[in-house]
Amino acid sequence: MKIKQNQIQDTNKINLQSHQEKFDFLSNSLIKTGTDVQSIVNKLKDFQVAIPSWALGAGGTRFGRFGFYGEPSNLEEKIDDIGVLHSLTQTAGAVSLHIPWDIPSDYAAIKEKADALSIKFDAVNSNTFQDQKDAAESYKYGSLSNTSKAVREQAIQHNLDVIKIGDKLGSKALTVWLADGSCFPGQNNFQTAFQNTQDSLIDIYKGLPDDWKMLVEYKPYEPNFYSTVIQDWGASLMLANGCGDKAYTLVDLGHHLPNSNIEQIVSILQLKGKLGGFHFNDSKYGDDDLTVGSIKPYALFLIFNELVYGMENNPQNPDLAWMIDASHNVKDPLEDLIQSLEAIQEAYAKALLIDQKALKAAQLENDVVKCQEILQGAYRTDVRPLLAEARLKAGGALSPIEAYRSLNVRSQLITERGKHTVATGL
Ligand SMILES: [Mn+2]
Repeated sequence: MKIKQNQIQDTNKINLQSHQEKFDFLSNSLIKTGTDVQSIVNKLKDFQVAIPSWALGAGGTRFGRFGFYGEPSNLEEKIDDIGVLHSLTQTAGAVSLHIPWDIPSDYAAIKEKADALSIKFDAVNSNTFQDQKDAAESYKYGSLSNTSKAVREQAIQHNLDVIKIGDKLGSKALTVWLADGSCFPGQNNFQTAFQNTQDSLIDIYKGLPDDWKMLVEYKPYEPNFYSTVIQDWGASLMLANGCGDKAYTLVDLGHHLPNSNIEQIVSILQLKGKLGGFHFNDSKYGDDDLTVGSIKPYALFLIFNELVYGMENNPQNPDLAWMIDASHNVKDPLEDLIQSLEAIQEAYAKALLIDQKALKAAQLENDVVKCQEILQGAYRTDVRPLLAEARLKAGGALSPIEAYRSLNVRSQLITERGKHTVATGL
C-alpha cells in the first residue's frame, strides 16, 4: 500500500482554507513579538524521527497480546507502513531496525524500497535480552555482564554482527540496551557485573567503524527487578567514557524512576558532549510505552527546551538519533505513531518559541516569575497551525489522522495482508 501525492492533496483541500486562516492569525501574532515564523516552520520540516521496526504491530504485556488486523508480517511490509506514516506526516523519514527480528533477506531490495519512500536507516538495535533459536548459550543470567565468558563472547559477537548488518544498509549507530541485572539481593556481584559489561562493550567498540556511534541505553528496573547493570545515566556515561569518543549515552523517556528530572539529565549530557540518542514515549507509572505526550506533555516541553538549547549552544554534542520507542496495545499502531509524531513536533515547536534572550536576562536578574511566564507563555501557545504548515510545505497531510482514516488505510492493509498477521518479534 502506497499513498499517492494527489490523494493527500485531495484530502487537504477540505481543510485548506481553515488552515490558512489559523496559520495567518498565529503567524501575524508571532511576528509582532519578533518571532521568525519561517525559520520555525523550516526546523519542523527538517526534524525527522526514526520509527523502530518493532512498533508497526500491536504490542502486548506479559499477560497477553491482542493483535491488530493487517499487521506487517515482514520487513518489506514494515517499511511500507513507515512509508505511509512518512507520506502523511513528513516526519518519519527513518527506520531503526531490531536484529535479529528484522534481518533483511535481500539488502539491495530493502535499500531500494526505503530509498523510494525517502526512508533512511537510523541506529540498529541488538538483542541480548532473549534467547534465539539454536543459540549455544543462554542469556537467562545476563549477556555482556554474564559470569560465563562463553555467554559474554556470544553476546559480543551478536553486537558485531548487528554492526555489519547496519553497515550494509547505511546505518551509522549501534544502540545497546541490556536487560542484564539481578532479581534478588546477593544474586550478582555489582562490581564484577559492571566490569564485565565495560570489558564486553570495549570489545564491541573495537569493531565500530570510524564514522559510527555506540549508544548506551540505561534502565533502572525490568525485566530484572532488584538491580540492572546499567541502571541510570551515570552508569551509562561511565561505560561510554570507558569505551571512547564514539560512545554516548542514550536517554529513553520511560527508563527513569518516577519524577526524575529528565530535562536536567539531557542538559548536562549535552554540556559534556555525551548525549547520543533519545527515545520518545510517555508514562504514568514506569516504562509504560504510551503515546508520546499523552500523559505529561509539559514535561516533554521542558525536555525539548533543554534539547533546543543544547542543539543551539553545544557544538561539542553530536546530532541526536531520535526514535519513538512505544508499544501500541489498544490502538491502531499507525494512528498511535501519528499521534506521537504530532506530540513530538508540538513540544519542539513550543520550545522553539521560547524567547531565549529574554529568559537569559530574567535568569540573570533572578526574576523567577518572569522566567516562568516566558516558559509557560510558549507552552500555552497553540502551535498546531505551524505543524500543519510544515507538513503542507513538505507535501504531507494537513491532518494526518483524518487523512489516514478517510483514505481507509487500515482496511486496505487488511485486504492486502489478511486479518491475522503478526509482526516479527511480537
Ligand atoms: Mn528505548
